[in-house]
Amino acid sequence: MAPSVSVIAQPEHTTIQLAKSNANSQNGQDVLEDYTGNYQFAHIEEAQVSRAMIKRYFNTMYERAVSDVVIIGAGSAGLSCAYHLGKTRPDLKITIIEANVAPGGGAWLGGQLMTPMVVRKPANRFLDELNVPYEDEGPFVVVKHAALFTSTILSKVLAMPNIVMMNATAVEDLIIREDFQGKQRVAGVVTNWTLVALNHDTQSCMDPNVITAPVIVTATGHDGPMGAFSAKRMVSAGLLKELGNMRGLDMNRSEPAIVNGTREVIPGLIMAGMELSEHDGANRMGPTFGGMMGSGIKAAVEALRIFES
Ligand code: 48N
Repeated sequence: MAPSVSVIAQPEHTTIQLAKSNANSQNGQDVLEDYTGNYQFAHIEEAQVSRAMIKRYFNTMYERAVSDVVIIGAGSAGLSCAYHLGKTRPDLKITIIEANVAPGGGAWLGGQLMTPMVVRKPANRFLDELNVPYEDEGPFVVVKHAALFTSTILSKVLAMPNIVMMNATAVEDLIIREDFQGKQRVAGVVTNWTLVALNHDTQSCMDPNVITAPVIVTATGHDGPMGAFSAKRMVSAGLLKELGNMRGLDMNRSEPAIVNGTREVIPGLIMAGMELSEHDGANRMGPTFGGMMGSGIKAAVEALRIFES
């Protein structure tokens, strides 16, 4: 027989007094976990949910208005950078801005919507560090599902106390100013909700927000509505004469080129991943991801060099 449940309405909150016989106590609340058709939850007021989200999200926005590093793009390159940087320098305030609701970029799938992920050695050492299992095929390894890599690195990055990720948020411009030597330097990012950033043609005057940081890592990929964002912005801002434009597929040329080419392309702006192939005119590699992991880690090494110089 289902236990009797009495509800006592009080000014601030309502508690459910549950029949002691079946109640489990949890955080001082008697909560009944009864899977026979009478599962109960501790009472909540709707406004408590709103306030729990608002307080935390807008405190984060306030606190991260000044960050140490902003990473644009939470694809395989951006997340690999965030992981290495966040682990190496837990004192740095690292803020990831990701335009999609779902972070991960192109690393939820392998190629042509197939799910296994190919990673060429020695990049499998990064998978070992992340404890991502794989099948060893000799010169390369295969992760059974790309989402196993992406969900693993995402969970580790988001668990780091110094890392904040704002997804569904787009970088729609860069803060560019002259430094004391008269050189153009990137000093932050201009942000907006992605749905706003994609609708400036439908509604005018939806001004953005800003986040300042001495180091920006841009890893916005090469496709999608905002692919190669910073590289394209550098051209339109007169900081780059023209895009190199990604060249045809050549796995053996492209992956070392992307990793070794990852660098500070203008003061304050480190470019990584497939965005760099658009900037430099490097070949693409298609459905192999070791170059993205290595490029992200190299971007972190470049950021550390800046902070330690
Ligand atoms: O996965 P991507 O697109 O980029 P990478 O460089 O991390 O990895 C590239 C990789 O997935 C490949 O393309 C593979 C190896 N194929 C190569 C080939 O030859 O075809 O992630 C970029 C992320 C995405 O999640 C975007 O949503 C995000 O960046 N993004 C942005 N986020 C915020 N503001 C922006 N302006 C912006 N633009 C892109």
